[in-house]
Amino acid sequence: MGRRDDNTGSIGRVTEIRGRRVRVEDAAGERVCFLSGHRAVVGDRVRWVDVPGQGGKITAVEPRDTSLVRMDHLGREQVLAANLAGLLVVVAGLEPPFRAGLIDRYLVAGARSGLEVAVCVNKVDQGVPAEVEAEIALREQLGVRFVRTSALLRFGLDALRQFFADADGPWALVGHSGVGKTSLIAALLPGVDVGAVGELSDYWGTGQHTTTGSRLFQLPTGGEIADSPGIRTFTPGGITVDNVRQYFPGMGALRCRYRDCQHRDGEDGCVAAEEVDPALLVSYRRLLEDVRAVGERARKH
Ligand SMILES: Nc1nc2c(ncn2[C@@H]2O[C@H](COP(=O)(O)OP(=O)(O)OP(=O)(O)O)[C@@H](O)[C@H]2O)c(=O)[nH]1
Ligand SMILES: [Mg+2]
Ligand SMILES: [Zn+2]
Repeated sequence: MGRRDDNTGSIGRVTEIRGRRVRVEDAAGERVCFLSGHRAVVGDRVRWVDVPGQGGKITAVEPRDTSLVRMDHLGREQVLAANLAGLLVVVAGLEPPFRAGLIDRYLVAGARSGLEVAVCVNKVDQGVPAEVEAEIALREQLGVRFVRTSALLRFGLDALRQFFADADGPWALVGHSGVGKTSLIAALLPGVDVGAVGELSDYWGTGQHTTTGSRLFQLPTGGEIADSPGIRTFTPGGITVDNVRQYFPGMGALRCRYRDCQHRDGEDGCVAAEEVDPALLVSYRRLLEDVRAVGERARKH
């Protein structure tokens, strides 16, 4: 039995989480509420009641239209954000190192959860190596949208503003630590305290993330964006060795000898090696192996 939710209380939306304290907004304004037993994430619609002297108390979390879900190494699912329209995967051309596989994993998560996914190549002032351009071109050919920015030089920001203004709901900026997610948000919101931006020494090699919570911001030019803490790896929730191919870019239409072909290396009658770009196939097989290993650990625990 889940806990009993009551339908009294006012409806609001969670725009920030810090531990058990959440910021809830509605037409009347915003207030800080505390979570007691409920799990809410940024973007959740919640019910809250006034508790004199303590702010508001969350009494229910409403059903979600969309959820961004990750799986930990034991296969336990964790909801990261709710009711988003899309994910902007922020990457850097040079540093921290570009990992095409992370983009693919977010594409899978988006396809699985009904979220749009686009990619922002930030730090273009540092240059974009030819092998990174090749990975980008490969995914552009599959219909993935890329925008290029430099938060440092204020390059590409108008395109990004237009992108969010045209969106039909909030987008979250996601990606590795240090790619410039918070810097981009700061550049789009001059004069607003959007939180700390990391120095190279803060995150490089130490596993320290500069942004530790999630928070939604309204853009003056239209649209809403959420910042998020940098991640090291990402395994999408709801993914199994049997469904990953249906969500992975460029893999859905393969006609191998066996319909349940997982396109592993050397599989009987598999056409993936002939029909899929080798770089994409490597990325797919890494995710397949990750999902298999997670499933195995989950069964043992
Ligand atoms: N050269 C260059 N540096 C940038 C650019 N954007 C951000 N940086 C720098 O990159 C570092 C990390 O930026 P953040 O905005 O904190 O990165 P983040 O993605 O929010 O990192 P986490 O919060 O740890 O996930 C900072 O030193 C920024 O000044 C850019 O366009 N070009
Ligand atoms: Mg940040
Ligand atoms: Zn196959």
